[in-house]
Amino acid sequence: MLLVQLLTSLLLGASFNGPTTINPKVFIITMFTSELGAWTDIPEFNLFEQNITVPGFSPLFPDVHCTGDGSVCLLTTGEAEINAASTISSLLLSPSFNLTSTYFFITGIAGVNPKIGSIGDVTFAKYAVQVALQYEFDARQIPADFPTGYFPQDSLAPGQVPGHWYGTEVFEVNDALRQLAFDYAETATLNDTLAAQLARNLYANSTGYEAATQGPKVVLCDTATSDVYWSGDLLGEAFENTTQIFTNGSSVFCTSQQEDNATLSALMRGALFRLVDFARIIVMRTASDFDRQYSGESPLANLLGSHPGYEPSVLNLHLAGVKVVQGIVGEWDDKFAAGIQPTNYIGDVFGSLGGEPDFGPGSIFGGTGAVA
Ligand SMILES: *[C@@H]1O[C@H](CO)[C@@H](O)[C@H](O)[C@H]1NC(C)=O
Ligand SMILES: *[C@@H]1O[C@H](CO)[C@@H](O)[C@H](O)[C@H]1NC(C)=O
Ligand SMILES: *[C@@H]1O[C@H](CO)[C@@H](O)[C@H](O)[C@H]1NC(C)=O
Ligand SMILES: *[C@@H]1O[C@H](CO)[C@@H](O)[C@H](O)[C@H]1NC(C)=O
Ligand SMILES: *[C@@H]1O[C@H](CO)[C@@H](O)[C@H](O)[C@H]1NC(C)=O
Ligand SMILES: *[C@@H]1O[C@H](CO)[C@@H](O)[C@H](O)[C@H]1NC(C)=O
Ligand SMILES: *[C@H]1O[C@H](CO)[C@@H](O)[C@H](O)[C@H]1NC(C)=O
Repeated sequence: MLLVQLLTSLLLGASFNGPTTINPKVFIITMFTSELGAWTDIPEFNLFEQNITVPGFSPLFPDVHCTGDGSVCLLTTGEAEINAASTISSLLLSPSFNLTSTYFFITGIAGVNPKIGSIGDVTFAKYAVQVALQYEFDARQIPADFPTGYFPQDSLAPGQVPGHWYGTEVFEVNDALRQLAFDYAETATLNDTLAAQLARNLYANSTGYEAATQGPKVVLCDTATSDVYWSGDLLGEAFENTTQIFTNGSSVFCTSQQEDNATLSALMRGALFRLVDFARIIVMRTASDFDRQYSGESPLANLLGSHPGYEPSVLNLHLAGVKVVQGIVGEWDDKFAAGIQPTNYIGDVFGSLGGEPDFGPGSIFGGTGAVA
């Protein structure tokens, strides 16, 4: 019997049922070096007690890092949508992990809409919208009656509903879990700096941007994904409109980043085959810079100027995020092991996981989902 076990473990190595399979309670997802750095040398736990190389990860960030007991792990996807999707897909297919009861916690920095929030803020999204998945003209060739160069695919003009969806345009995550994460994050004392306060004050004279002048806070608002790193009030307004159209008016667009819909898309494909639970995803983005200029500033200066929100946004990833991680691990047996039942629709515009989306043209799977 002992020999059989020994042979089995040698043969299977790190296979799914093998002795080295890790069942994380929380998996922190970061996108680049600074976000990874936010979780290095922290007092609460050491994520570098185990390093697991996963085939398919970015050559810049080849390893998953975990605590010694495997309860908390972290990966870094690499930046933008292609890196995010391929890294998460590789994780889901790795035999080193059993992720069926894992909470996935996206923790990254982002641009922020000054109508909704400010630099240093910590945001939790219900909707992630892929705003740049559209037709586009160069600014010099935009038709005279178009307010922006972007308009939905298989439509005739901005403001119209897309006639054709790729399926990754919108993801909706568990709102009940989002509320719990918000409550944990609110117990944190957030970082702020004088330089960030001075940058906020520049928005004081800009009509409609009152939220930009207020110090770091925790906010419930949604996130937009685009590979293109954009700046300015015209694209800001165009993408507010896009998120409204794609979510039937339900989303509150506050942060912009380059990965989340890709990460969510890969997680959703895993959820279809029960590799992960799509009800166990938290999307947290802290605000590092304004997505558009204040009155009197140019969009170019907004993009290329110093970004004093960067320092508090990176620090707040850990300060707020660790409360969420500790909350989930600490209340695992009482609350989180069994899962937090969603009360909203979760998934994509196709209804792939079952149920009827509360945005878009309706489930293409008749409400039953893609996999019976
Ligand atoms: C994965 O872990 C869950 C508990 O979290 C367990 O029920 C399941 O059997 C495990 N799957 C495999 C294939 O070991
Ligand atoms: C894991 O990798 C980090 C560097 O990324 C290193 O500092 C640490 O010592 C490694 N841990 C182990 C157990 O090898
Ligand atoms: C924020 O972090 C910076 C850098 O560590 C520090 O100098 C500053 O005192 C912190 N501010 C607050 C309010 O904690
Ligand atoms: C805001 O307006 C006041 C009064 O006109 C002016 O003194 C101040 O310099 C303006 N601030 C900014 C950041 O433009
Ligand atoms: C956003 O939508 C509003 C209402 O349809 C429209 O008036 C405005 O021009 C649009 N803005 C952009 C930049 O597309
Ligand atoms: C979303 O809006 C579109 C266009 O008005 C409509 O066809 C669709 O039925 C709406 N979806 C939901 C879920 O209300
Ligand atoms: C992207 O994901 C967000 C959820 O984080 C969702 O609200 C949004 O609708 C998604 N966008 C697209 C285009 O899939």
